[in-house]
Amino acid sequence: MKEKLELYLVTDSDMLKGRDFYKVIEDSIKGGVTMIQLREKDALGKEFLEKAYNLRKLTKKYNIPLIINDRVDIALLVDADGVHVGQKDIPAKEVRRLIGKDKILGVSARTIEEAMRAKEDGADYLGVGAIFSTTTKLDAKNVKKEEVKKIKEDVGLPMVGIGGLNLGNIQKTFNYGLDGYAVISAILGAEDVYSECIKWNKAIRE
Ligand code: TZP
Ligand code: MG
Repeated sequence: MKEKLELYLVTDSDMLKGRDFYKVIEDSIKGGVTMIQLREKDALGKEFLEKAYNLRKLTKKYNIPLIINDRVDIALLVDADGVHVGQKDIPAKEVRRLIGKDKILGVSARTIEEAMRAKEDGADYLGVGAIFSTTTKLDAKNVKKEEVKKIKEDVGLPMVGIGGLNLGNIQKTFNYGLDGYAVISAILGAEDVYSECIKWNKAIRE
């Protein structure tokens, strides 16, 4: 699991500024992203499902795991590798009942209590953040470094940091206990997504 989390691209079509969604995602895969989450906050079911089917094809071609945000139904329909849910979504325990034991279940957590419950409920990995301030998710509150470290120590699940991460600040997080970086704007907002991912890979593997 940990290797898959290293450079975790989370999608957001709003970042594309007219560029083709699939081309941008394919460039990111060629640049070395290790997992992809389809997260489309504005897409209704039909569009979300179509994107999920297309990303399923693309991620199979490159052998990259595909995770679907929130929509368990869509994850099952396209046979995605897993689902990611937050604290206000369908509870992790119920998601696990729907997807079975073999699929990946990711859960967002901001406190030790949330992280512990996620573990009990069958989470395979945690998404912890916001690590730094971000304008991508307007209601995202920051999590303190001490809390992140404590979640790792006390809960011990594979853990990805999210929120405001960029090439200028990830060095600061190298002692947080993170297994990987979940990124939206710093990758999708880059003009050359392929080169940006190469830079990310260098930076996180140094
Ligand atoms: N959850 C917490 S922060 C965040 C999510 C989905 C947004 C991360 O986006 P960015 O652009 O990498 O800060
Ligand atoms: Mg959610």
